[in-house]
Amino acid sequence: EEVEATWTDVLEEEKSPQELPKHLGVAEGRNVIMIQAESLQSFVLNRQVNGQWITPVLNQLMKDSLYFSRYYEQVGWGNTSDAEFVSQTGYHASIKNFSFKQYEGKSLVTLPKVLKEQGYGTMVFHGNDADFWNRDDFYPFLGVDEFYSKERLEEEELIGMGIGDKSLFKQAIPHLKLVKKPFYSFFITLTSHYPYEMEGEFKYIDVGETYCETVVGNYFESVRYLDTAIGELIQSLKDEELYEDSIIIIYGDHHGLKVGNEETSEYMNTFLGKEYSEEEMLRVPLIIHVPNSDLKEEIDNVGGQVDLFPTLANLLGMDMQDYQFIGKDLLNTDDNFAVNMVHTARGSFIKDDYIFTMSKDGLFENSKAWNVFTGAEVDVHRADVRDGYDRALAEIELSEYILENELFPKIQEEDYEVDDTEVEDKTEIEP
Ligand code: GP9
Repeated sequence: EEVEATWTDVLEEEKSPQELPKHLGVAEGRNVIMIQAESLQSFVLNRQVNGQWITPVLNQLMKDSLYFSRYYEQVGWGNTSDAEFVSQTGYHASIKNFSFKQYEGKSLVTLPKVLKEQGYGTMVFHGNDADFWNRDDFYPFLGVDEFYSKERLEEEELIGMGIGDKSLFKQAIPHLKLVKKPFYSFFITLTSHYPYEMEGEFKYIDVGETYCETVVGNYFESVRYLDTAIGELIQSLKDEELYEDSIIIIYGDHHGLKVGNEETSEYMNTFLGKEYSEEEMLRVPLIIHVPNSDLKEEIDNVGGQVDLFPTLANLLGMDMQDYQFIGKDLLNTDDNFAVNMVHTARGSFIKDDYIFTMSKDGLFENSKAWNVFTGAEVDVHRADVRDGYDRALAEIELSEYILENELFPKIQEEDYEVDDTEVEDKTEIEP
């Protein structure tokens, strides 16, 4: 029987091994299990509080995975839902409204849609009401076949806004067992949502006197619960023989602890032993775990959520040659750049070793830049800083323009002028 050539086969035929993108198609045909982790920031990884690891499961998993250590949140008005949007489209969040509203009805090219074309079933699990963030109306445009929201799940282990993460994962397993393979299963965790308050029975870490009943201590407790839940999910996947044929992706949606909040900063400065910075706040983890592969490496390219789809497209061997992302494949780039969205004024970005924060008054000359490793101030009049600022604005505006006008299929063929007359200034927006 003749087997149809995959995109990886085609590329391998056409190019020499040196010309092929790194790690092309290593997860081709596998189930995709993607976990968007509520409020998960990078600084908790490999760190202890009161002599205990905050994330023992993730610490172990990272060692056996691709770990992206300079990956940044890029959410706008839509917070958690924007993280979903950006990560699954490779385009920036809307600057006019939350993306699940602004782009409802648009013909989008998305990770689940492209996987569907390759025969995948697609589903989302989330322990909150289906209409929160307009998910129920928007998901068809994202390419989600089945949405297991609170209404379709057992309302057990209710914590904070909805079903606890442990229960969510447990309830998903029977569906994953039954569904046709390969599948795309997207989980949006919820328990580590502000205010992070956990009942005694769900406290799996003793944060000690210093942090007990502080926002930072509560955050550690809820992150530890999430970490435990992820550990149980991975064990169940192994028990049910769903692990070996899967790729597991875990990333943080946005920060949980805000710079500028007095109590938070006080305890964070103590915990980190240095000032809690905006760059630290925006840094979220991305872990890509491919069981039985040699993909174990720290990737320190600067990137953000807009880069996730292009990065996965390469690993999953997707033919996206006629398509143009705003984001980039983080495994095949020297470009160290990430736009910062809503939590700073528009035009802010992170590049190489520094972060540039546009002034809230909208005046470039009042903006600031810092080296993220030394804390030393960087001269904003340097040509590369100005270029980065121009690029950040252009990326956001081009992204909005393409999405609103549904220009995806032809964006490589034509030279589009960006009409930014309707683009509002976001300088004053607070998260
Ligand atoms: C709600 C959950 C949290 O369903 O995704 O959203 P957030 O308040 O973090 O944007």
